[in-house]
Amino acid sequence: MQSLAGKVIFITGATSGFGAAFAENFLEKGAKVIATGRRRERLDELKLKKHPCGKNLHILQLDVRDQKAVSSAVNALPKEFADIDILINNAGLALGFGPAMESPLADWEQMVDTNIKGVLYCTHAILPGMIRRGSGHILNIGSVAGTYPYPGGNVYGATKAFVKQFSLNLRADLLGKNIRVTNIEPGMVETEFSVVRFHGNEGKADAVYAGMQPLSAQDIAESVLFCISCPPHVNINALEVMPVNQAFSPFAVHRKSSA
Ligand code: NDP
Ligand code: 8X3
Repeated sequence: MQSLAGKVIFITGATSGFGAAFAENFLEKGAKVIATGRRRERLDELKLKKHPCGKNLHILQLDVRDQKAVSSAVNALPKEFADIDILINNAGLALGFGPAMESPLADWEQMVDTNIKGVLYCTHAILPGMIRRGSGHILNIGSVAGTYPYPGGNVYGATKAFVKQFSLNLRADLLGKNIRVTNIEPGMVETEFSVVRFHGNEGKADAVYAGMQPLSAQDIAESVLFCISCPPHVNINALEVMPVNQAFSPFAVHRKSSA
């Protein structure tokens, strides 16, 4: 397995959930982490908690929906963080759980702008440097929702299907460039994800995980750690991971009433 010591890792959405766990785990392994997100106070907390001296952690307030901000932030990185070895496109969200015909268009647009366009903006800004250096790893956070449909998953699942296919197509284009691409596809993980999905309704969010053990952000950090630490000739294309107590339903069938 490869060591992470000295590797520069750019993480989007490092203020909570998976991204915060990635930052903490990889700092502990000696990586140089660029932690990004919109909530400045969370980034400051991470800095205070992990690396007050600032040596291995660079924090960057960034909204991945802002293409110009993404591109200037990547171009203005301090020299010791400029050569990004690993990009983790993690920032993302689901908004709403209702059927398509009841979903606000603004929610759909925010999911597309963050989960799709944010991934494209970061990849477009960071990939050229990887090509120049002849090495890199792009790790996207997809979801089981990108493969399996479920009621209320409409646009969220569709954005993650985009991420899945984009990851595979990047692999196709990057053949011979020594750049790895991985799509991580988790099932239920308890983070702030459901609180965000239900627009701050903590009761509804808690009900999602009631009576079962979901995955934790740490479980996902360990899966990612495995993918990025594999020997350089190994590419994990996709890694699907679910809690034991989550599985699949039969097809739903709507029948005429027999009255
Ligand atoms: P959290 O809500 O805990 O974290 C989401 C992170 O994304 C936050 O750090 C948030 O930071 C960041 N983010 C959201 N919008 C933006 C934006 N416009 N610009 C920059 N950062 C943004 O959820 P998770 O950790 O669970 O989610 C991480 C990823 O994992 C997402 O892509 C999600 O779809 C995916 N996923 C989650 C699963 C789960 O069950 N939890 C399962 C499968 C996939 P801030 O608000 O500070 O900007
Ligand atoms: C989130 C996982 O199962 O809630 O991507 O869609 S699920």
